[in-house]
Amino acid sequence: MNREMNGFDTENHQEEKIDYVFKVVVIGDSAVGKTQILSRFAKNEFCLDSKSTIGVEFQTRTVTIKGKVIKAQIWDTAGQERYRAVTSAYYRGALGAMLVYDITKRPTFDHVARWVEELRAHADSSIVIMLIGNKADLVDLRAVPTEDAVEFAEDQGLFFSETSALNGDNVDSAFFRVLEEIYGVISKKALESGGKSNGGDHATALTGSKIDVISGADLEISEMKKLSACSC
Ligand SMILES: Nc1nc2c(ncn2[C@@H]2O[C@H](COP(=O)(O)OP(=O)(O)O)[C@@H](O)[C@H]2O)c(=O)[nH]1
Ligand SMILES: [Mg+2]
Repeated sequence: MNREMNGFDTENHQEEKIDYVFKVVVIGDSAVGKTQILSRFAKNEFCLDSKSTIGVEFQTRTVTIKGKVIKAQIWDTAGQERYRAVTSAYYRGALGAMLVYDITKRPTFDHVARWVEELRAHADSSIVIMLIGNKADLVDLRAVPTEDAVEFAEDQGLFFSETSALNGDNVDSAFFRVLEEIYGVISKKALESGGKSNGGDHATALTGSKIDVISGADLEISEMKKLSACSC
């Protein structure tokens, strides 16, 4: 795949001013493909020998949405989900959530309601949530009908997509949808606050609103902690 054609433009944006940093968390049961979805989006990679990853906090990808340079900072639970140990710190400041289940494992879908409760309890009420049925490439093993997920998503007010981290289907579009929606929420809040701003277009202009967005400068420190999700 041509990375430039695909908007895979991380390199080009390094020098550019970042208008916004959007924190997005990836949650869901263990082994549904969270880490692989994240690597597909951030690095356009899939690791066949994926192991549970320890110490990975987030990966980033910079994209342009409606003329704004947006750094998506995507956080991975790094195996904490096994012990129900995802802490409120993980959700803090998150503007979006990818809630992933495995279309071949019914229990991972049955647990989605519990994850929504977690989000409602710990995250900002205006968080944008995308329900993701991953491993859509495993058509013969499907255990969760698409209609069940559509119904649940409509009921709960979530966006929904079926993806394959393996072949890349719908992964970018799901993330872009969430980032666009977040941008919509941010813009609306900026308007509601009467255009009060201390930093031009920068996300920090919203300091004091319910939405917690960190600035590009703050990010660089966190970047140093970034580890590779896998060895490939
Ligand atoms: N067929 C298929 N396998 C996948 C897909 N995404 C992840 N996997 C596999 O599912 C397993 C768990 O993936 P991982 O990303 O580690 O799950 P996590 O525990 O939710 O982070 C690994 O063996 C992956 O190779 C997918 O879209 N299709
Ligand atoms: Mg993982």
